Amino acid sequence: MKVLLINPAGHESKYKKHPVINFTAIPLGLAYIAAMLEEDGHNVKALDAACFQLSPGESKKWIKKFNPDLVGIQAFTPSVNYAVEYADAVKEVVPDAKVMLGGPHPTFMPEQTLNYTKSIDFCIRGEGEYTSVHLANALEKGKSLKEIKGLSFRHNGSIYHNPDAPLIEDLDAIPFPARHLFPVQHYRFFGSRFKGASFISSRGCPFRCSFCSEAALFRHQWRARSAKNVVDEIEYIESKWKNSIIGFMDDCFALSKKRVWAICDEMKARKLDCAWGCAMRVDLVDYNMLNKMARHGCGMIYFGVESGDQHILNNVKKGTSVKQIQNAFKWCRKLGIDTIASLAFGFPGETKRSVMKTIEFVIDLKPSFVVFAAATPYPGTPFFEEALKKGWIKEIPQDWSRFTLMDPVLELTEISKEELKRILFYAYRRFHLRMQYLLDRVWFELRLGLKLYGPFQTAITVADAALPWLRWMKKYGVLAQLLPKDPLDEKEYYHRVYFAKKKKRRIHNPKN
Ligand code: B12
Ligand code: SF4
Repeated sequence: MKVLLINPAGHESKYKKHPVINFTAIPLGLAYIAAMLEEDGHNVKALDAACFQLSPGESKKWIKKFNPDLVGIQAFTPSVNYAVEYADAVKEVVPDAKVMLGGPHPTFMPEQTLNYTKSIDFCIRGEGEYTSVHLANALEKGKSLKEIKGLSFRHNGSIYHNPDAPLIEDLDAIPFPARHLFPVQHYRFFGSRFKGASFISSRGCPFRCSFCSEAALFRHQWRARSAKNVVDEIEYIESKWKNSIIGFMDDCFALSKKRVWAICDEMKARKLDCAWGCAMRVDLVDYNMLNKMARHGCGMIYFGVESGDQHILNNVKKGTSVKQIQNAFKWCRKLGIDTIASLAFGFPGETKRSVMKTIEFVIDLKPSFVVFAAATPYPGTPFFEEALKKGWIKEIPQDWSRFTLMDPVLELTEISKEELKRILFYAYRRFHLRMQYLLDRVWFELRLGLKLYGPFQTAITVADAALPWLRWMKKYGVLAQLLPKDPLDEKEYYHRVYFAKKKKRRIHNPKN
């Protein structure tokens, strides 16, 4: 059977070309499904419309040419409405093709997703590997769909939800993601010229942060690939696409220290000297562990900091402390590991004061990169239930395209959406428009460039990072492209208010 897998372009188009923070990555979920289908003998092609910013209209020619029997489209919450447009485009050019949607959004909202349009025939809930293979085979052989676990579908005007599929227990047993079907040379981390290869070495996470939908998707069960299987794939990537930075996108990479050691040792044994990074919780690291990781090529760690205010951390059940955050960043700095701090503003209990505190807190942490987001309640999470119950969102939305983490969507009492948007804008500028940031960034590009590409290419990467910075510095700040061209007259307002307050406090506090 001919199967086409589509990663839809969505809101990304608004910021895709942003030179400083642009981040593109292979859609690994689709790549895993592609590998399973290929292994089962199907003829699979992939269209990463997000990477090339192809609209549904622009994709039609491509879809028609391949003339697929089955089309799979990935749908996150912010991209589900775009995925619907691609489904309609498929049916326009290949009316007989069947269309399945999968990913976190169809998993938690299968009924709504199927009801968007008749062009969507199936929703695959949860992990899609086995369910899509079973579906493709059943369609090919004209078999009943009732036995296919994890499938929701329309039949005789009604919607049926088959029982959930079990989680894949042995991740070593599934093939490596079919990277060869995707435009691997085009994926870049943080607007850098370095090739980024996303990688998943484990799935799930036992923690219960109230806003996290991925941990819910994998039912909070952590399953890991063996060190050997992980390093086999790294070796394969290195042999095929030299000098890629391996980015472990696992929810909880370091839950088992033993496994992290085993991966490091296996890489050393095979003399694999590649640069890699991962995401970690601040409470799962210690100095010795970071030291060993640094010595084995780990150059970058992403920490879900979320907030610099302990009350907020407690409210979202993060289970970490401000002290642990400070220690993790301090140790990484000492060991020369670059860091990404990810924060969200507007969680329950947030005030303007706590946000400003968090912004200054993160600057003091001295991370190499930051991601500031608007707290966004995704379906399937306790945060979503709370937001509905407390009226922070009035009803279940039909249009999810603003759930991008960049647009505030909650009606909070303490901070209005408009204020939160302004604060986000401010936070990005406050962080990036510092000479220290430029120096750190240039140093980052130099170090990595010289290690991976040699002096000539490095000079280009450094210029590539510094020039847009200077240009945007001159203008408004790096987020200027992301937000409407509102001149934001009060652009220094929050900054001034904060420092004026700080100064006043100092004057009034005799201890200072
Ligand atoms: C790498 C990554 C990215 C990459 C690549 C995204 C991609 N297309 O895969 C980039 C940087 C581009 C990205 C962008 C964004 N991301 Co992102 N990203 C991730 C991350 C860290 C890893 C994804 C991954 O590879 N997982 C591993 C694979 C195996 O799991 P999976 O993707 O869930 O796929 C399985 C199932 O979901 C299902 N499945 C998935 N797709 C499909 C499609 C079909 C047809 C079928 C049948 C099944 C199926 O089967 C797969 C295999 O079992 C996840 C968090 C996480 N740990 O998963 C967040 C995550 C997916 N991202 C998220 C978000 C919010 C975003 C952004 C909005 C962020 C932003 N502000 O820009 C954008 C939106 C992009 C878009 N098009 O809408 C959220 C999505 C929440 C939600 N409920 O939708 C997540 C869960 C993180 C979070 N905050 O909770 N992201
Ligand atoms: S630690 Fe990360 S992956 Fe785990 S529940 Fe919290 S946010 Fe989700």
